Amino acid sequence: MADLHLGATSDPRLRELELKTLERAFDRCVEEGVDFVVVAGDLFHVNVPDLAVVRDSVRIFVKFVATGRRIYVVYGSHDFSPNAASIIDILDEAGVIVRVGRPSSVEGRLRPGVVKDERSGALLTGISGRRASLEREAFENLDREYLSSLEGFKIFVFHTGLDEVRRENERFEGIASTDLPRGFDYYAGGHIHRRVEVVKGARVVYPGPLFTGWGADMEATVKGERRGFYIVEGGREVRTRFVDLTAFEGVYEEIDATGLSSSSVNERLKALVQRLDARDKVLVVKVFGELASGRTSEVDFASFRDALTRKGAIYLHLSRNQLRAREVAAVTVGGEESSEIEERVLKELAGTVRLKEPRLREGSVTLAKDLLAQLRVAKREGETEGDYEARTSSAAVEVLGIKRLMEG
Ligand SMILES: [Mn+2]
Repeated sequence: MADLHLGATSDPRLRELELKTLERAFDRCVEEGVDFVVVAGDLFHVNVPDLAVVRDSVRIFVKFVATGRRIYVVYGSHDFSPNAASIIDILDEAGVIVRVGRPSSVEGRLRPGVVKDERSGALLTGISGRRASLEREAFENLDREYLSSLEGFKIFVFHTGLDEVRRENERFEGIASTDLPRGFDYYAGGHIHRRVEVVKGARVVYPGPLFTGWGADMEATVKGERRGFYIVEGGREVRTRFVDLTAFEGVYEEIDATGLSSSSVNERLKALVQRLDARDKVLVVKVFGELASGRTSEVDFASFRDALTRKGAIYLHLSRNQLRAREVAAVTVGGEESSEIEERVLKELAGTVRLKEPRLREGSVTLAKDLLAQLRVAKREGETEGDYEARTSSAAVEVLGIKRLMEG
């Protein structure tokens, strides 16, 4: 397994599903009679995760370890920290997991620690991942002779992408497959969040994440990427088998809002709710483009979410950061002083909006300047946040001359 990223999601339903998937994975390992489990980094999403996540997952690990099997782990780029203890260290100390490839230096060369699995006799070593792929230096400095002198069924665990398999949209700093030490029976890879099997004389496998409760990984899953882990059979010929544990089916939808008003985007969202079969699905909806009119805040995402929840959706991942209101044309003006520049900018912009109210048409620049002056008034020493806000807004209301209207 690799890239479990436990605790990556804070949504309660996804957390529950994540935990269930983890349990299914380890139960399956026992059923299939594996000797041990390897996690090639990013077991947890951060080096010090939420303790509830740790407690629930440790329960599953301990149940597995109690059957006499071990869990071998390297750090990933996420659960490693250069200056703080990681949960990985604590679980290793507690005997729940076994960290492999602990680095030591012999005559200036890196000699990663080797662990022998008692059940199977397999030898495990590897190189942990670090932030920003800093582990690439470790590969340069690796004592390859020492590693090739090891005898037995050998597994190399690492958390680094391979340049050869990088896709255009993947931005990791990788190594070449020739940078891996030679002569291992199996290379357990992590860091690439999809399934990759490289068989170039050596068997290198990236299982990808077990569960994808966030971001781009979730999007890939709802678009059809299968998630799970590999069962590997050793011996003269190494055989691999993917175990599909994809935890949810999903739907991916896009709305291009370019040229639409905010109210017609709302209509589209309503139509989408009508059309979608959301029950027990994870939905990823992307809304993007430049609105012809209206503000982005007028797009009613809250009702959209509620409606989908009512239809039984597990979770909605909304991607709307590329939705924009029509941009106000940029204005370039010159001037000696900031107040002069301000006045000119306001004059320019006043001409770009059509207003019915005569007071706003004629006096708009003065009004805007007065309002700006009020908004510039700083908070007083000792004044509370609430008092300051009340004072500022009542001053602004005064300037706008709408006080009576509001009260009426
Ligand atoms: Mn990862």
